[in-house]
Amino acid sequence: MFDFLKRKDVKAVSEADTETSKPAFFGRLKANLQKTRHQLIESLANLVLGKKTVDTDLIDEIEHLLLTSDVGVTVTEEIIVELTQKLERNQLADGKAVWKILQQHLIALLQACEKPLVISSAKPYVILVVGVNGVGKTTTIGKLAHYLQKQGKQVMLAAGDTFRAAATEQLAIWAERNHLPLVAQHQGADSASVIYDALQAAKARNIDVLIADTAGRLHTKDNLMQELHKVKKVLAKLDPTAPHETLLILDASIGQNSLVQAEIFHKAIELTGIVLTKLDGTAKGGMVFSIAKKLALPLRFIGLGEGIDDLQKFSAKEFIDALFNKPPALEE
Ligand SMILES: Nc1nc2c(ncn2[C@@H]2O[C@H](COP(=O)(O)OP(=O)(O)OP(=O)(O)O)[C@@H](O)[C@H]2O)c(=O)[nH]1
Ligand SMILES: [Mg+2]
Repeated sequence: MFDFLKRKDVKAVSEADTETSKPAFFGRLKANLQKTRHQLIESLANLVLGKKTVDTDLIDEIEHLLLTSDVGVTVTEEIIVELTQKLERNQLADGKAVWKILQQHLIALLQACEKPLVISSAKPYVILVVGVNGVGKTTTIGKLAHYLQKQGKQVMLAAGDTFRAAATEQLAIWAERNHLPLVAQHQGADSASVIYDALQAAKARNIDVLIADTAGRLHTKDNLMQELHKVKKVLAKLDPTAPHETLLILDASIGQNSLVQAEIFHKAIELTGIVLTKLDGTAKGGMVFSIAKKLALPLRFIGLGEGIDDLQKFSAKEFIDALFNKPPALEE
């Protein structure tokens, strides 16, 4: 076992890190959503705002734009049906009316999946982190551990990715950075056994939250799903309620293809939450609406960079406000 835990150090981290202030937090969100805003919202605004009348040609153009901005077919259809019905009932006086409907529709979608992660009284509360390779699992674990430490939680990490060379070292760096204990074995060890050991150690040390990393790639998709099944089974031996959270990490820059990944994982191991990473630097953030609609799973956090503070609790209103940049035309 790598052991970086010193109670004093953990306390020092939580005291040293004051909460990021709201305006700074919002400003960063806005800056990081810039490419998506440009791709989706500014294009929509240019199309819609300022139009004195609304016709079917405009609705066709909106449909095309939504489809090319990773919003997905289902969400696009839903919006187009609503706009068409309103047009037929003469309820769309001008472009501003269309804009309001778009905004209301999009926020309602995101509100449905705004369910923040709540660490229950289970001790330890076990978070199993899954996802395909390279989506940001290990990085998210490092950031999430820091986030939880700031709430005063004692966190332990489990190096369940025994498949990829250097995976444990990568997690060990995050453990060291956060002054956290890490349970790990050699490369090629049984992932379920590492995570089982970690849960035992966490119980013995009265840890609040255990976060387990897992492999993103095995020889086949079936192997990966079997391994994850096994992890869940052995955890339940020690605590029938564990894992308390099975968190799927999705890479926003992959756009619509993430949905396929999510459906495979959900079917195989029953997910309880999503983290959307790499929203910084991608123009494909429109996929968040598709994820919200199609998966109907809680979107717990969004990843906005590689740094320790680049994880934000998902808020539908903040996300929409940052994305829409509060265009002057809406301010009455
Ligand atoms: N820009 C940006 N990069 C990120 C974010 N999250 C992770 N990354 C980067 O994405 C790359 C892959 O991240 P990892 O955390 O190693 O991904 P993983 O899912 O653990 O990968 P495997 O262990 O290979 O399955 C790294 O270079 C990270 O720094 C994010 O929110 N934004
Ligand atoms: Mg990893």
